[in-house]
Amino acid sequence: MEMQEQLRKIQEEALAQLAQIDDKAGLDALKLRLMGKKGELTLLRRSMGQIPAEDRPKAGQMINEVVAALTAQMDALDERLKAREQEKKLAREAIDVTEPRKHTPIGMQHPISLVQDQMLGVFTSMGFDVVEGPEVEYDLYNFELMNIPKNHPARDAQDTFYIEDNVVLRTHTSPVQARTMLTRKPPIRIVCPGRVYRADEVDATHSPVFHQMEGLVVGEDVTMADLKGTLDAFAQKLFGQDVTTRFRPSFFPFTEPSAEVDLTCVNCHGKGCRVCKGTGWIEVLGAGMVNPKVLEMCGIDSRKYSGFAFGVGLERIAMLRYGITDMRALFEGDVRFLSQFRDD
Ligand code: 2U9
Repeated sequence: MEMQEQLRKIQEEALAQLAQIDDKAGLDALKLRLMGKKGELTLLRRSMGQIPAEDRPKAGQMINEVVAALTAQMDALDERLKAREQEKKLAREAIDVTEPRKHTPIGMQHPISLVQDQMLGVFTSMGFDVVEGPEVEYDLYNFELMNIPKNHPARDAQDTFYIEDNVVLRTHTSPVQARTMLTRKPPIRIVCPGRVYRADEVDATHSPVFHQMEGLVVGEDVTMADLKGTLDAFAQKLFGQDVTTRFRPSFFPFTEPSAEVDLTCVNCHGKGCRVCKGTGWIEVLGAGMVNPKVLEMCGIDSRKYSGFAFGVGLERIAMLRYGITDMRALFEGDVRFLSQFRDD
């Protein structure tokens, strides 16, 4: 067959095939068949040696033209295939921004941290700093500097968790205040929130792990009236304007004089109910003037400075505030219970 005829046939067939090809594999196969090592056009080019020398340039030109034409067609098809793939990919990866999101439950604050945050808000607005300290504490800070002597029943292993002879799980946050007095000069105005430990049996009002917030103010001319004013303000901000405090004499080794502090019953507002056992008052805090012995042991001159301190259990506040009657509910972690509480 004449080379020209062969070339025409190759081109015709190739064009017919091109019209059918629908994917990259088909296109590659055609390229290989035409222009691969043993491709039809490659072989044709190689056979040019058999053509008379004077015809070769013409023949070469013809082959080149066909190769160029077919290459252009194949490149165009390649482009179209690529564009189609890209479109498919984009369609596959399209994000529907209007699709509703999967339901992800949002965590809630625990009632203890709600109450702690509210109380910190009240005290920081009165100018108190917040100080924290270790839960595993030396006997020195937990007992000795708090004027709790070696033979005191609070030190008994039945009331206190001992880690070593001189190391305990803190039974109150007072050691944080002792540490602060030893490192800061008056005036001192701090609140110390945190977890504390006592070897108590679990029941509706007791837990071996609970939370406290203690406050300490040390300065010149700090009096019991300042203590009363501070606690009144605290009670009103947390429970409402009609709430006030009542001080009853008490005893703590670290304060002298000491008081148990009642609030107007938050349930009946003083009229008398189940919650306050008909008295109109509920016991909520302990407080007093810092024992001068404690001030001295912590490096503060008790002739120049005086101080007041108070302590309050956060579980008790949370129970009063949210009407919880069993403390165990606060530690069980039942989401159905915990998801009921929010800040207001
Ligand atoms: C220093 C000096 C004195 C902190 C105080 C109380 C009274 C008190 C109880 C309340 C309920 C503990 O959580 S509770 O069981 N706390 O009655 N706490 S005075 O006195 C201090 C603290 C630090 C340096």
